[in-house]
Amino acid sequence: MTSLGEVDPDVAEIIRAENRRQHQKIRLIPSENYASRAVLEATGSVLTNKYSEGYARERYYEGQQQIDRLEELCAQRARDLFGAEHVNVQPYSGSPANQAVYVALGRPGDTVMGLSLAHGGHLTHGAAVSVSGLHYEAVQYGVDEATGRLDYDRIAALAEKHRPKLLWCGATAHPRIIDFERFGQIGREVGAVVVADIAHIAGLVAAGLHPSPVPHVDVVTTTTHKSLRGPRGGMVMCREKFAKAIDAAIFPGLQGGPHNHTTAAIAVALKEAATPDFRAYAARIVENAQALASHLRDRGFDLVSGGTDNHLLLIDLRSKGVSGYQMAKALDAAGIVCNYNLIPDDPRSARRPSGIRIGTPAVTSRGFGIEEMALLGNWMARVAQARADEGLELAGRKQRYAGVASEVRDLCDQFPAPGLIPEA
Ligand code: DSN
Repeated sequence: MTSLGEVDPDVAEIIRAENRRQHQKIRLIPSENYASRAVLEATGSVLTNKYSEGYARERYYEGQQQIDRLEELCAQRARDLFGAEHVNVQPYSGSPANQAVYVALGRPGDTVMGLSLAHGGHLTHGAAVSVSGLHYEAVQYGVDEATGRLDYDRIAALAEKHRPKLLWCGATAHPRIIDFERFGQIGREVGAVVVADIAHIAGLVAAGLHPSPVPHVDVVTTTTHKSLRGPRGGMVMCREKFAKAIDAAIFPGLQGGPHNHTTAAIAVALKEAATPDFRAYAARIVENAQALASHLRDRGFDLVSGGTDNHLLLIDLRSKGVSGYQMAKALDAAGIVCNYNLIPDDPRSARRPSGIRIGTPAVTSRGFGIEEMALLGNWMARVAQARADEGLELAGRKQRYAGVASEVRDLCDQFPAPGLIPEA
């Protein structure tokens, strides 16, 4: 066996450097996590060598003795964990999973409804720049301007007016519990197929910490690598009556061979997510997010909707005198990684928005708790202050960021993250 370092020192060096970055920095992007070593091992296995178009016992290539077992095991674990009637584990990721719903249950030109990207929805829920907005008649709902929360009566009225074929619920930047039961009711009233995209909160749903959409809606899509802590992949869960259409949309409608190494790693992640340890982990994600929200509020940060019920916070930085872009860059220099993000009704553009989005799945995976959230809130306040201080020269700012980065590294050294290879 020849190791990666011998075959390709360039790529090996990049991977080592990324391993170091993931160790030394506090990763707050709410869609990211640390997959376990078991998940990473399955991802990097010989299963990557196998083609298997089709579904178990109906493949177009021979040699599927292990792959059929694997895919059935993975789908069974997903059905058990989420209580779904049917699960397809082949989507390459979240956007292809959502695309499959359009292909299975809609036709180009149909009216669809979803939460707008600018208010925390996903591109694939009808954003003008995505296929979902380009090829479908997309009606977008938003959050209430005063509360930052979904206004279900307004959504119901909009649905009544437009009578969409597909009604999307779920979000990528919404810090509050989503009432999937209400969405199910709205859908039934207007004859829409209701689709819940739980990519961000799948781990919380699996752990019973966020109400599950499965009993209330027709189709549920998810990625597998966010709070669920698996490999990068996707799943579609649905009622039995939609199973044939969903399966046909994924293969042969949209995809060729499934990524069997990913299927294996999803199966591992689902097994991990079914444990009491995972449920405790998910509870700590929410506790940490709420503790961080409280520290940030104490330090004068404005939180969209005032706080959080889940794993993420959306911070409106206008009162701090910095833009989201400036804050995200400054935080990165200080060893804290987030993404800049639109806030609802943002007066600025998506490239230079007013907010940042942060979340606690990754830091909770490495063992951070309430005490570390206090440190984090303090560091973020110091960075915002340094960035906004007009009396500071660039060199002075950089020095302040470096000071925080050094404290961040010291803390990270005490919390080795799952999956990473310790450095010699
Ligand atoms: N890119 C993902 C996120 O960060 O939320 C959504 O697809």
